[in-house]
This record gives sequence, structure tokens and C-alpha cells, in this order.
Amino acid sequence: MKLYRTASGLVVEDNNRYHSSITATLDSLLTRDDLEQHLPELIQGWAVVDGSSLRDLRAPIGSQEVWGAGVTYHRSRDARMAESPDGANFYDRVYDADRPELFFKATPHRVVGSNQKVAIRDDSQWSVPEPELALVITPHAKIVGYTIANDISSRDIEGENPLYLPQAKTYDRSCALGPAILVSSKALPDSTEIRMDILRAGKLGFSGAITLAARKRTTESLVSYLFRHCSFPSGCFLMTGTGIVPEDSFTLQQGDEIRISIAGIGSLVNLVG
Ligand code: DO4
Ligand code: MG
Repeated sequence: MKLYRTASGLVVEDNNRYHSSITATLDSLLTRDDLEQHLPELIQGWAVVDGSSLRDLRAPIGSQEVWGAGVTYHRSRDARMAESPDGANFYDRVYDADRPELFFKATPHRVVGSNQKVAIRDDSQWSVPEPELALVITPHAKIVGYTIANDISSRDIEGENPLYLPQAKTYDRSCALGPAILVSSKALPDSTEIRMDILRAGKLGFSGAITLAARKRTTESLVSYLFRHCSFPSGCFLMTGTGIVPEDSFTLQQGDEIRISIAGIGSLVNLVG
């Protein structure tokens, strides 16, 4: 079952049937540990609509915070060590440490949905998309769904000094989520592929893929560290890190189209602008 937010409300896709509500809120749903069982009953009272109701997608977020896990794949560790000669040791150490790198990414107003524009900072010359699986977590630390995240980052700002991480990561439209939440409490198989294609002037400028099997940490350990001494009254999103980093000569440009796909969830598509 997939849960979308559109300009006019929520839409649930269930076996190619669409059910819509203009009154239900994501906050009321994403705080329920029993969401997977509750949703099929709830949508019995919703209007049946057609697929055109998904025209005006928004990020599937209510008032939740978005957090990120970093250096959870070998590729991310190597790229960070290369971009940050003075700070390389930090990335190497965190990759092997028990405690993961967790950072605050965005409040909802900085997040866009599929088909909306993401931004690159104009004080950065080296910006990259980071295609990631995001966990949807209730206030009681239960994973009730998955979505796709783009953790857009300014590599030159982070590379200059790791203490600049918040500026490299957090700015308006630096984060995209969507197109939908796959409502499921089951773990996704390790064979699940994350794929990213970047189109520039209609041509493929970058393409890469990785499976969840390459991830260093379990979702359970990431969630348990995130919830240590930290409460999330509306639940939260946790991006689980990138395993795809374009070659160092690549930087995003205005007009690029970024497509990130994960089987079972769909494709998150954003223009840079
Ligand atoms: O260490 C900086 C952030 C790393 C990150 O965002 C990632 O590995 O995905
Ligand atoms: Mg990231």
C-alpha cells in the first residue's frame, strides 16, 4: 500500500485502486504503530478516485523532522575522505565506530516532493545528489514505512571543514522525499536496488546503482541511536545514507533532472532550479 500527499489531500494506492481524503493528515497516520493494519480499514471510508489524483504531488511529510545517517556505505566513506584531506580521519573512524554519524537535515518547509524543484547553493561550486532509502518512524521508534530521499549536499563546503556540515546539508529545498510512502513494517530485502540517473540537456549525465546489501549498519541500530535521549512527538524520517557518489568532476547544474528509483516505492524525480 502506498501513501501519497497531493495539493488537495492524501491518496492511498492499493492494488491499482486509489482512495483519497481531504481531511486525513499525515501526522495522524505516521504516529500510529499499527499503520499497516489501520490503513486498509480507514480507506474504506475514503472516496475512490482515479490515478489522475496523483497529478500534484507534495512531499509525503507532515510536521516530522528529517534526519540523516552518514558514511553508512564504503563509497560514501571514500568520497568524504577524498574531499576532506584534513578531516579524512573522522570519516574513516565513524565508518568503523559503534556510534553512527546522525545529523539533522530538514524541517518540512525545506523539503520538496517529486516533480518539484530542488536547489543547489549559489555559494557552492560542487553539489551532488545523494539517493537514499528513508525510514518512516513513529514516536515509539517503530518503522512503519519507507520512502526515497535525495540528501543534496555541497561537497566543497563540507570538504573545507567538517564543522560546516550543517551548511553543506541544510538549506531551502536541499531535501526531496517521495513520491510516496510504502507502508510496511517488514524489512526491505538486501537485494533492494537504489538507482540514480541524472539527465543533462536530455542526455544521461550520470547513472549508478547499489543494493541495500552494501550498507554497513542495520536499520534497527540507526533508529535506536537516533531515539537515544531524543523524542519525536510526530515521528520522523531517517535517511539511511548514500552508496552512490558521482565521480569528483561531477557537480549538479541548473536544469539537471535527477531520477532516483527504488523498487516497490517508485521514482523520485526533481529538476534543479
Ligand atoms: O558525513 C557527511 C554526511 C554523509 C552522508 O550524508 C551520507 O553518507 O549519505
Ligand atoms: Mg547523505
